[in-house]
Amino acid sequence: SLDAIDLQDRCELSNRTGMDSETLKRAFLNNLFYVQGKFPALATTNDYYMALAYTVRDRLLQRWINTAATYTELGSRTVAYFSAEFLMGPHLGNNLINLGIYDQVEQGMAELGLSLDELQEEEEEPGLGNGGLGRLAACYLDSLATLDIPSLGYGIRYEFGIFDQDIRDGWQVERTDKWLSAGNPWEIARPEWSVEIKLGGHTEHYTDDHGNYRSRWVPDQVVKGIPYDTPILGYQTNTANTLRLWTAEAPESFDFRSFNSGDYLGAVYEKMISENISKVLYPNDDSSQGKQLRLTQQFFFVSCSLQDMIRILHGQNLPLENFHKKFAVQLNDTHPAISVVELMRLLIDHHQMDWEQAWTITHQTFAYTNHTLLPEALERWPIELFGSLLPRHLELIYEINQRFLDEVRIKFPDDEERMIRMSLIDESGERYVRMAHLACVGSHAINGVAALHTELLQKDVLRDFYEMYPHKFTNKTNGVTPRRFMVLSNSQLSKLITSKIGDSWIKNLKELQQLEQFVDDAGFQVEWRRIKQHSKTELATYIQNNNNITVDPDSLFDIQAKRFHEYKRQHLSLLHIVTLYNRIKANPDIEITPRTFIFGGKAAPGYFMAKLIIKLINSVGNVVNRDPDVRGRLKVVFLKDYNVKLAQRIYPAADLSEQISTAGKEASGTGNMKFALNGALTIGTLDGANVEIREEVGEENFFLFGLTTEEVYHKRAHGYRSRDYYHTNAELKLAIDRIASGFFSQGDAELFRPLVDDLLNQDQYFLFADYASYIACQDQVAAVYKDQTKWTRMSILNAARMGKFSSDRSIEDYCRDIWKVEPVNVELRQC
Ligand code: GL2
Repeated sequence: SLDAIDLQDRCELSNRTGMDSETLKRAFLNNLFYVQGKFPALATTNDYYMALAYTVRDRLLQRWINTAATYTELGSRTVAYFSAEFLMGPHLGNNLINLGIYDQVEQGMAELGLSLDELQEEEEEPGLGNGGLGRLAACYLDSLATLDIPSLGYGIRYEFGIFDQDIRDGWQVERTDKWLSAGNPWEIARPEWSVEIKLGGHTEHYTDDHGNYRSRWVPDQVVKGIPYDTPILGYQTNTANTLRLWTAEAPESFDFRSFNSGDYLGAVYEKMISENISKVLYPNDDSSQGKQLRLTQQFFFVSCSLQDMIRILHGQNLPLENFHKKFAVQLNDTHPAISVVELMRLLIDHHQMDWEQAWTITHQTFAYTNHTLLPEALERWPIELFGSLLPRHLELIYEINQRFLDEVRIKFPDDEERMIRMSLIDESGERYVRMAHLACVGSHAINGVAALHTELLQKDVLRDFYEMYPHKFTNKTNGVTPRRFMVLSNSQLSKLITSKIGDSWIKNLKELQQLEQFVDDAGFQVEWRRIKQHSKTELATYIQNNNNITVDPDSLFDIQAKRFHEYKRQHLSLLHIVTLYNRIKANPDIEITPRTFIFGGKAAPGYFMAKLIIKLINSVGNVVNRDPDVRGRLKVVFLKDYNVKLAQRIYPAADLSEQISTAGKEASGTGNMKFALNGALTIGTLDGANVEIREEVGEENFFLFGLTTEEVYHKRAHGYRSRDYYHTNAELKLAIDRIASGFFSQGDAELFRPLVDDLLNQDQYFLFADYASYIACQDQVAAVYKDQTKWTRMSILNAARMGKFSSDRSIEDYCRDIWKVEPVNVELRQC
């Protein structure tokens, strides 16, 4: 029988776990033959990539199975990270790093005449997120596994992730992202754990056999959720946690119903409608679109996940009353906030729990992270829409609200205004369900993502909730994983660092501080600069190949890479470019520090102004890059299709990182951390995590400019008039006039008018107010760059002082303060 075969023998026989170069090569060739069905002579690059991916996956599986077995045996307390987005990036390289076999595999492939870089390039990245919020979730999974914390990521397996961006005639054009079309070797479908989801219909109320008043939901649609699991291996540990993403399908029973009545096409139509739920990621970053399909997606993945967790609980013979002891659920923004109500419904309607107990469990289960201060991102759903999709949940929300408002009334008597402000229902016009309020009421902990952001939440956006529940609030400053964003993406710098201070910084980023002892070591400085130069040269080659623009790796690489948003102010950087250009035109022999301005990022497809800013960058580039007067001193490059893969090329090559949002608008930012970790200096405002980055690296190593949050508030309150700045600053006026005149748009003075008019008449993000300070600061940047020794010193200190911004530190903070969860050691026992 199977049992009779010693498991370890089976592993060794099949060569599926060995990590030495020879075993890996043999396993790779086996997979090419048995999985891809190819001889090397006929194999494509994709065949080779797949064969390697399966070779790596086999090594993951062993750890994954042991991890699951350990957690099940121990009944370990587990973190469930609920997120509508997981922007994972390519898996292959990261798994090689975390398994500790990157160099062996690179060498093994080379011996077979293959380039590991090329094979990694072949992987279609799973772009199941928009930007920072989704990437944060991915960094957190990496840290959870690295720190041996039992955890599950729960989300949606979108068939189409974030769109691919093309640039045509300077405009953004969106193409669908077919990330699954070549197959996904990293996931395993688990149809045996499918669950059913209800939608629509109505509710019924009845008295049960024990005389209790009960409710039930009679849906008019049922959808099946199928889990697909991806192993998330930690760095140099046996822990491999699970990312469980749900795909929607029509349940077979429904097909049959229509099929039996002869309505075959109706049955297929129903299937199609069901599958739409997990079809596509909404491409909006930091703003909400009140579409029914979006609410359906949120409810779909949340209900699937909670049902799955109840199954796990039962599988471990734990009572439902222990749900909150077994699981800590983190709500990544309000997208999964409907969980609060869905768990109440499952406990009360399905498991006959009484309200008080269900509420205690629910509220001790959930914690909520807020990721934005922007009003347009605060989710609210029209009551009508909400009630038609989730009628039972609406009833439960009314009940939660009533009990909550009773509490408010007791704590703040005779304060009707406060009750209106805090209600879960917005009744000021059309009625809405306020998801942030629901998340605050239904969670035992609430956090912002940077110190300033949390402070502003408490003072402003969630002030009433802070006054009501001050004990719930804490700050959890974001972090990024040094495995992907240093070890994998900047291997030369990582190796230099390791040669000086050993490799424990990779798991304990604070140790980078030891680099400070080499800051004035001339040999170290030379090496540091050489590596930066190398990364810049590689990016220059990429730019040559993709944009057909020649850039000088000796010039200052000034980079802004992030989603396009007016509040992030890519157009402030543009005003700087136009200003430098104007200075050259006025005085062609002027001394200017040569710079290459590099932009990358996507705009939401429906965000006109953001798309116009992309067009303006390309238009200015077209003029500046070709003007002989400029003589190569300025170059403007827009890199299309910014994603995780491209980000990994960009961070190592940056000299200057642009973090120039209007103060009080960027909750945290995480790109700012990745750039600085890779030795870029930051030019930035006192916004989001910039504040803490500056604190860590020292003000003398950070280029600060611009208004503070208070100054912005004050100006707004006292009637800000951007036009006054335009009239009093000659360089600003000239820059704006040039854009308005059609100079960059072949004489078309209409093209950029919406942007120019907005800046002159509104400028709600205070570009004009910050312009002079920004330009002065950039002049200082240019001056310091000329002193390469000074610059290198600042660069080393920036990297050396980034320890705080490891996602390991963030996760430790969450574990200690919110989740109350401990590491679990996994030993390899079986394969
Ligand atoms: C964001 C914030 O805008 C960003 O500043 C923050 O770093 C990330 C992660 O906390 O969250 N909020 C948001 O809605 N998106 C973000 O990137 N999309």
